[in-house]
Amino acid sequence: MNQENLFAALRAAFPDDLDTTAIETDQGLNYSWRDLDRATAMMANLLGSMHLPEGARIAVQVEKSVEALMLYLATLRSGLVFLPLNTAYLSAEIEYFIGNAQPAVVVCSPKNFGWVSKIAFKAGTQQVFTLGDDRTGSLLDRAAHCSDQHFVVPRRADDLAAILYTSGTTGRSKGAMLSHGNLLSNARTLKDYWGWVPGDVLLHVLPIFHVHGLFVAVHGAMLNGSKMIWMSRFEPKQVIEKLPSATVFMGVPTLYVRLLAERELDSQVTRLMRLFIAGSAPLLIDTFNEWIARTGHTILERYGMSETAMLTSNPYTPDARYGNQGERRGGTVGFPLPGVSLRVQDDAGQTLAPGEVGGIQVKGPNVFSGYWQMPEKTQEEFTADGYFKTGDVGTIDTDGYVTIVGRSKDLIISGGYNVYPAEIEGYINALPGVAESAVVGVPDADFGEVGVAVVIAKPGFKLEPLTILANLKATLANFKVPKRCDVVVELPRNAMGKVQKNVLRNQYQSPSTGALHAANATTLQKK
Ligand code: MCA
Ligand code: AMP
Repeated sequence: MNQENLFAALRAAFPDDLDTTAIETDQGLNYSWRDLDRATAMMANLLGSMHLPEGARIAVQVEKSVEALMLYLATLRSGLVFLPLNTAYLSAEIEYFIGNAQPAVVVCSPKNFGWVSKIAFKAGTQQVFTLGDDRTGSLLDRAAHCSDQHFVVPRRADDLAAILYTSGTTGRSKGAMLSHGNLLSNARTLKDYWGWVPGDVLLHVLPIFHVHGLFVAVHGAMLNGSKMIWMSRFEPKQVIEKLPSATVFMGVPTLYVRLLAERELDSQVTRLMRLFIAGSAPLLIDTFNEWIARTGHTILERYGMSETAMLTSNPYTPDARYGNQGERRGGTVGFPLPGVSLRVQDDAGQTLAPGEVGGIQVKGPNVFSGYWQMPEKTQEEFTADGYFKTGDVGTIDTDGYVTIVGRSKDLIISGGYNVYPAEIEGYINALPGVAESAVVGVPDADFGEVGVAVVIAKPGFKLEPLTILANLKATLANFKVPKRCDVVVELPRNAMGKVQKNVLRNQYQSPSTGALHAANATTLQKK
């Protein structure tokens, strides 16, 4: 079998001198390339000793740490399938993912072992390990007894490397299946397109359970043999302190907004930076312009999805050698990446001319093969000629720049995290006394967009917004809880009786107007 394991490609990019620093942490720890090689070998040997079947899933919900990254790399190395889970998920959410993915191994934070292991063993998981963010836990204890020599398990390009849960266009979360080839082709394309050079240092501040922090950032640095400065969480002041030692930074728009709020951010602090990259949510043109004014750097905005990794990017340079035709243009997500075919179609399946607005569809070596155990859903999301329907609405201008103008999927993107109104509405509707609810996204200066819940009580019931929010908070990951809840007497509907979410969105554009329009409403805003 040809060796197309993604880990093999990352390992091949390690520098010759394995004793140089690969990762420097905010805790003052230094990990060499040799440490990465040895520790991933030991963890891979531990996983190998379990004799798991090909395609077995390793589900991981742990705090960000270098050891958590090593676990990802070790899973690749052993040819198994990595399934990262947001640390904010609570038991009902974890129960769904574990029940659906049927992982052979689950790795959780030591503090969650009690409830996570109960869920996992009930679902048939063979082994539950723990991994703390302070180099503790049974995973490391057990791996410490394993050999530090390991041959990378051969994988073909279309073998599964990771499953990322996402709700796609509708309904409950679905596992997007990404292969070694999907991830490696995208990583190689981005390495060239973004002009990674020897000596680059990545300041890594994002969580490592999503495409942005785990794939785009980590693969980018590792494929270039570049050092990472590793922050366990995003702290604007710490970022500013570390910027003079870095050359590349990647963040969701909220991170840029929060950095701009720091007085110390200026062109002096960013003088050695080569590239600032933004994505996962729309970057406001004001943020784009303010960043130029404050730092002299033009943020490069790109666009992607869990199902596809990166699809488009603004140019790194206007240099034709990179296939680029122009400057980084604020408000756009740039050009389709080399190898990605992107078109805009109307509902009738006609490809639209430049400037016309329609559904964005994509094809390329980075596009996933389908949703885990959902062949019908997968089929629905692809066109007959093999394009994936992104659910994003956009346009391509005559210069070739892609602009996203909206989404046909009912989705809120808050601080770079996806929130599915249908999921939140489901939980609200199940609460006693609730007749119906609608959750909509409204603009927010910090998170870009936040959720607002508008709820109707059953006759004879009095609902308290505070109680509704408290109930949601006890059940759902905190970022999904709407920032505001109103109890109203009726929802706006069209002639077919369907709730008009666009009308609600307009009503709740700003907190004060929302209350004004929601007659007889009781309101609560979360701070
Ligand atoms: C935290 N809170 C949020 C969010 N994050 N509310 C809405 N949206 C959020 N994103 C709430 C918490 O519930 C809590 O409320 C309060 O804010 C403070 O929580 P804390 O954990 O302290 O927040 P934070 O540390 O300040 O986190 C904000 C953050 C974080 C740094 C912006 O959300 C973040 O790291 N976002 C990046 C997400 C990301 O990597 N996305 C990439 C997806 P309370 O106290 O009331 O509970 S990959 C992707 O989208 C595609 C493929 C792509 O193109 O990249
Ligand atoms: P996810 O399901 O987390 O992979 O989120 C993917 C979605 O994030 C895309 O379908 C877009 O709606 C959105 N997205 C990612 N990058 C951008 C961007 N630069 N501008 C606007 N939306 C984006």
